[in-house]
Amino acid sequence: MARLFKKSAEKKKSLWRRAVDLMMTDVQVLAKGVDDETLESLEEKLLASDFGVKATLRLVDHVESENRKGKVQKGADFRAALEGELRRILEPSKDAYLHAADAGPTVYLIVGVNGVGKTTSIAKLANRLVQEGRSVLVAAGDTFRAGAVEQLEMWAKRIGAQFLRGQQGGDPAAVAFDAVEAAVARNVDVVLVDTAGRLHTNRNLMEQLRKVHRVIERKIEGAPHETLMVLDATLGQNSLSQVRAFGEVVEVSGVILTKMDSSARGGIIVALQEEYGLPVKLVGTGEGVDDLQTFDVDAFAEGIFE
Ligand SMILES: Nc1nc2c(ncn2[C@@H]2O[C@H](COP(=O)(O)OP(=O)(O)O)[C@@H](O)[C@H]2O)c(=O)[nH]1
Ligand SMILES: [Mg+2]
Repeated sequence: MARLFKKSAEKKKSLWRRAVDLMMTDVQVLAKGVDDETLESLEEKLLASDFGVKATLRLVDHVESENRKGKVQKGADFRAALEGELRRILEPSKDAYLHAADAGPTVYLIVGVNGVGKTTSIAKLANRLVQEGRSVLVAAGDTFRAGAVEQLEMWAKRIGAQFLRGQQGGDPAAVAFDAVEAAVARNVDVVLVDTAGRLHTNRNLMEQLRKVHRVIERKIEGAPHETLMVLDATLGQNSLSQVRAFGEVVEVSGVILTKMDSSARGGIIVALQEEYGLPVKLVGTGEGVDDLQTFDVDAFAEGIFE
């Protein structure tokens, strides 16, 4: 499959580089080598930074084993051991580009619970694609929440994207159907389909989402080319239960992690990859339309000691 959305040089300093502050551990190692206390403190910090149990144990085990081989003498060795294993975990995220159709419209379905930043992320993504010279159609598939259609319409106007209106209270699958059909007819490059923030406990809404996905699948072979789950970084480990719930209904292909401009730490990125094999493809760093970055594994791995 072709690629969309080239990695561009990120101008803004990456606020989301902070993963966890490990300087204390670093200093401890310098003073007395790696002991149980150091490993325990590392474990605590990783867990507190949302790395999740699986990745945390993997990282701590690796440092411990390197230490047993006598390879961790200085703080710098400790860093290197940790950073090396972290990079291995995140290796599959390394090339986390967005897939695109070889021919015809590319369709992305955007899912997630209420308030995580789906509509805002669609606006940001649409903006970037329009600026790269592509034609974009955004479809207001959140027919559930009052004002949701207007919110997206306002963004579309500002950005210069085409807009397809859903009826408030109408069938979101019909909106998806119309959007894909219009995109084919008008030769649109990319379709972004917004959806209602389904409480994953609401069976009815989840069933609707399944239907939206099916409609897109049937209209265009290989579509949706991405089903992107939007997660709010400030929710930490709660995001993992959202991933599990949505994963039962649609096949999620990647994550847009929002609100990394807040005090949130990016450890969840590691948990998502290690526990669910899900790459973070885009990172939201503010409420503005330009506040979207591609995820950079190198910057992230280097940033954990900042
Ligand atoms: N600080 C910050 N706020 C964000 C970000 N993304 C979205 N928001 C805000 O989160 C709120 C909910 O966003 P919205 O897109 O309506 O969420 P939706 O319900 O998932 O569609 C809005 O106030 C957005 O401005 C982000 O990356 N950083
Ligand atoms: Mg919305």
